[in-house]
Formats: sequence, structure tokens, C-alpha cells
Amino acid sequence: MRPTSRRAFLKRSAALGALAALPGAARAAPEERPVVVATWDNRAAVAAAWAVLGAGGRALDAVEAGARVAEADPNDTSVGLGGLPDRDGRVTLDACIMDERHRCGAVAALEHVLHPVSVARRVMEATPHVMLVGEGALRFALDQGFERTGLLTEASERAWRDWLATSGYVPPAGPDHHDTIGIVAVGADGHLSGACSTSGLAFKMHGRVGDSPIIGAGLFVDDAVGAATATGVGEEVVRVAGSHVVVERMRAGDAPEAACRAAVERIVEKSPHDLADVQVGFLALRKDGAVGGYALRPGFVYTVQTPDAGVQVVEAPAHFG
Ligand code: SD4
Repeated sequence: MRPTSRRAFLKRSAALGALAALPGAARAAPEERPVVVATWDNRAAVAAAWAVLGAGGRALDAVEAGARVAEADPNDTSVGLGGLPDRDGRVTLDACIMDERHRCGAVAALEHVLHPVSVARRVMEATPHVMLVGEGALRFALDQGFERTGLLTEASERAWRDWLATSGYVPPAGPDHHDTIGIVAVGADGHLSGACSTSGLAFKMHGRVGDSPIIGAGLFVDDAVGAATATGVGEEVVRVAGSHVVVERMRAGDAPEAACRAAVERIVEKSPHDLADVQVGFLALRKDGAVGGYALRPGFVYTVQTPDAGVQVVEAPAHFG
């Protein structure tokens, strides 16, 4: 544990004035730990993770606890219970988790299980594999004692039926419905972990998997450097292995926000698609506790908690500002 006083924090912030003053840059100062940061306004999830970290717990347990909060929230329409279904009306979930030893687990297109992040952790801990999908993932989860449950709520079923009535059965590609949780943390012991959980793009084709369960795309952790996670249109993130780009840029010396900007710019440079309607946001946590984010377009916020600055919801700067 490395307790930091407000005065020490201010002194460091002054020394790092340029970083602290960047528009949208979170005020987490280097050497401030523990730190937890999550995509979007996920304050309840961050609080759950913080409770684990504050008790001296592992970052891995913290990010799992945080992701589980979003998964159980019926009002979060992009994750777990109440997540908007695919175009066939089925809620299919994607999640992954990664720890400080490069151990990782993932599930994709998993149905009927409330906490895909915990199934992903079980894949990591109890199998020789990294990812299980669909029916196999469900069978594994049930074998492991996870309960089978319904995930479609009245509200999400109504939203699906409304969409069916007008959509011509074409999955939307726009920037709506983004609340996916990507959550990364560094513990007081200086070790990093991350998790990501989503129901994917609303009304997607059945079987579609985005970036969120893909190690290197929706999440990447390297305990020597930092951690990164992504949200938004997963196809664009997968195309550039986005979270891996962010971590590698930090390894090369970029600050977290600059590393996220580099990944966004990679998408802008490489995408074969018109990005007019597309949102992608990256979030990065460096091993020393510094945090930053960057998005394709305005509106991407993230929630960060540090010992001295408390909880902040920060809007990331954007490429198409
Ligand atoms: C996906 N990246 O499945 C996810 C969607 C998302 O907030 O982030 N929504 O492509």
C-alpha cells in the first residue's frame, strides 16, 4: 500500500502540470494507487471495484466485481440483464478478463447466464483455453454451477419489438446504445488487471461477436506497462487490435491519452468504412496510475477513482471534435 496525501498529490500534479491540465485528462497522478477506471458513467461498478481495492484486494477481483455490477443492472442496455438482444430477440453476451500474469479468459455469444465475466474468469482458471463460445460456453458455465436465467427484460423485449416493426431486419450500425463496461485497475500492490463485458451491438445478427471478448481488441493488460479497454463499434476496434495498440504505445512512451489517440487515429487511417456514424472510445491506465481516454467523436465519458481525487466522470477528447 502506498498512501498518498493531498499535499503530495498536488505537488506531483504541479510537477506534471502539462498532463493534469490537458482537456479531458483525468487527474490521476503517476504513482497514485490504487486506481480503477471504467468506460462510461459506471459509478456503481467503479464503487464495487474500489471496495475490493480499498480493502487491499487484487485488481483481478476488483474488475470482476465492477463488471458484475453492470451485468446485473437491468437499466444498462448494453450489458448482461436488460442488454438489448440480437435481431432474433436473443440476448447473447461477450466478456473477457485478463490478469497481471497474462492469464486471460473469454466467452462469446453466451446466452442465459447473468455474469459472463465470471464465466470468462472460470475459463481462465479452470480450462487450458482462452475462449469458449455459444453452446459450448453455456454448457461449461452450467457445468461449473452458474445458474441458467432469462436476460430479456420487458423493456428490452419491447425495444426489440419496436425495432422489428421498423427495421426491415437490418442491424443498425449507429453510435446509439453504448454502455459496454470495460474496467481496468491497478491495485495498491502495483499489479494490473482488466475486464470487459457487453451484450454487443443492439439488434446485431445472431452469432455476431464484437471486440469486447477479444484479448487485444476490447481489452489488453501488460503488467509491465499498463492496461487498455475499448467501447463502441467493435468491428472498428478488432480491425486494428485496438487495446493492444494502446498498450504498445504506452510501452513506447506515450502518455495514456496519447496512446488512446494513436489507436483512434489508426482506425481513422485504416478503416475501409465511412466513420460518420461510428463511435469508438479507448481508455488507458498506466502502471503508475495515470489515466487517459480518447474517442472518435464527442460524448465518450469514463469514470475514474483514485485515492486523492475521488470519483470523477471525465469526457474524453475526440478526433472529430
Ligand atoms: C461491441 N464494443 O460489441 C461492443 C459494443 C459497445 O457500448 O461497446 N457498446 O462491438
